[in-house]
Amino acid sequence: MDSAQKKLLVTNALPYANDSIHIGHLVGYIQADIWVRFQKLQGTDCLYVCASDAHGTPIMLRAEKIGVDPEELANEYTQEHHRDFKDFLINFDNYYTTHSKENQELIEEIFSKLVKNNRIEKQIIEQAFDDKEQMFLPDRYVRGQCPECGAEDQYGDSCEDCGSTYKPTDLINPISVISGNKPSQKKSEHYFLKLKDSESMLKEWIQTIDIHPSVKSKLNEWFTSGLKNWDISRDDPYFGFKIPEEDDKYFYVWLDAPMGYFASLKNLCEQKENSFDYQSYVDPNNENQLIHFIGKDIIYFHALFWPAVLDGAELKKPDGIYVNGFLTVNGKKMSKSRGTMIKARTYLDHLNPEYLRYYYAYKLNSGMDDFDLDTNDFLHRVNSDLVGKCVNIASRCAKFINDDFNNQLSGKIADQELLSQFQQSSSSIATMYKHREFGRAMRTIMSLADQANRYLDKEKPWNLAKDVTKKEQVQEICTMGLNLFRILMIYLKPVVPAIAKQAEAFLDLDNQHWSDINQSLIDHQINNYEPLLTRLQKENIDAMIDASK
Ligand code: B3M
Ligand code: ZN
Repeated sequence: MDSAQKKLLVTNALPYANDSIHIGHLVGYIQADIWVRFQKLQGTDCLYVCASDAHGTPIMLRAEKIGVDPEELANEYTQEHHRDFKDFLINFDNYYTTHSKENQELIEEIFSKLVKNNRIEKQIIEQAFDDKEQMFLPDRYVRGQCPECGAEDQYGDSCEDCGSTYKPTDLINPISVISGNKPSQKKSEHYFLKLKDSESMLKEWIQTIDIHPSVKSKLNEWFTSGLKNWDISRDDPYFGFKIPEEDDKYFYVWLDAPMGYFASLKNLCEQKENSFDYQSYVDPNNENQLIHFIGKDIIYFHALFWPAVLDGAELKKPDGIYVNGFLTVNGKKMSKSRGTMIKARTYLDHLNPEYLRYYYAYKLNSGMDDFDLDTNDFLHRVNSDLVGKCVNIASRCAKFINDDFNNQLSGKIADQELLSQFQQSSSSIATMYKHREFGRAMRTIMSLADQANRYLDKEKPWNLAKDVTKKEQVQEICTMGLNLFRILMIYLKPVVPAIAKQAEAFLDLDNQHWSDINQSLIDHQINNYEPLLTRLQKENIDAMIDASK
């Protein structure tokens, strides 16, 4: 797929608006943000939208428990998430909520299209019901003994011990998580998306989109076991959008959540100052590209259910689905007791967001393997690469240009060959960014930084500076060093945008683009150097972990 000339609409999975986000969630957002920033740096027309996922049973129950309206609770978390993302430099063009009028209109519109196109059927099903709370129980709200292996206290849909899946009604001695009572069985009529009918369409479509082979083989497993029709309705009480012409039924959260991507886009397009054309992004015949970044636990929804909905509603299906794995911390699943379930805000209270952005970039590739945040490696990697290799080049050279040359760079590039080599790396680094091989991109950039440092070590401007007859040479060497530094900062700009911006201010440059890599900086006045980044301190990591316990 060549996305270079086309307009892109990029989305991130929508966080549920019932809890704070943590550093595990941030993997996918940082990944997508780096990719979008890279696209924009290259001049690609790209919109990046997200929203809070406001609906569903957990939000309703949580709100009930603390005695607020679910709407109010969702609102508060939406704002909190938005602040967290902003402070992690996640640069959404719009951050919205699924509990919006745009989304409600869209969902009603697509539902009627689905009905018209014969993609929906009604079925009476029997479900677990809590007589005390007078509500149907989602699978995860029923617990009991596993019917297969007998393990106690398992969820209603699958056993964490033996991995088998089943219906809540199969559990031995089931109880409602909400009231603690034994649930009864009750019948109710539901709407189902006829996913089975879309199977052959989906099989073909998967071959046409940008999706990692490991994700494709996961999808093939599901195709082999056969797709099942999908319940898209929920009974009252529920926090969501009412189904038109029904008194007590709502759309299931997983129908309106992905629609929230388009609702956020619509909201953005309708803002007065914008001239984006909503239709051009959702029209199936338009060349614009739709890209979803998601976690590996929601592949089924995005690669099967959602495209079937879009197809049935005559809307554009995704062109790329990019899946990330999960984060472990120090080799283990994140846990509150170990202090590794680190909230975004707790991280920000202790550490610079760009440390984490760099570390994630260093660890990420295009596959969906889990990866580990090892806190010692994190400390070492950030200090050695960002501070020791990159920022160091600027501070080594700036000192002389600031103090001895009145901030003036020389009129000559001392080592044209080295500069060209830095510039010529741009196409391979761009390819790595484009294919989400961020780890490889970071290693390539750092090996260039090593070369820049070797150049300075060899030329030793600090020795030459002692000899008044070598003045000109010192200016040329430091000018050369700062030219290399400028290019490194453009390469790193998608990952560490704030540092890159400070570097632009120091070099007295306008907003740099990828195409500026080919420039050189001579006969130019820079500004006084201010430290761009301080070393990551172990005490601060320890304090962050303590604060997370
Ligand atoms: N709200 C969060 C998750 O399962 C869920 C994503 C919706 S994306 C449309 O990761
Ligand atoms: Zn079991």
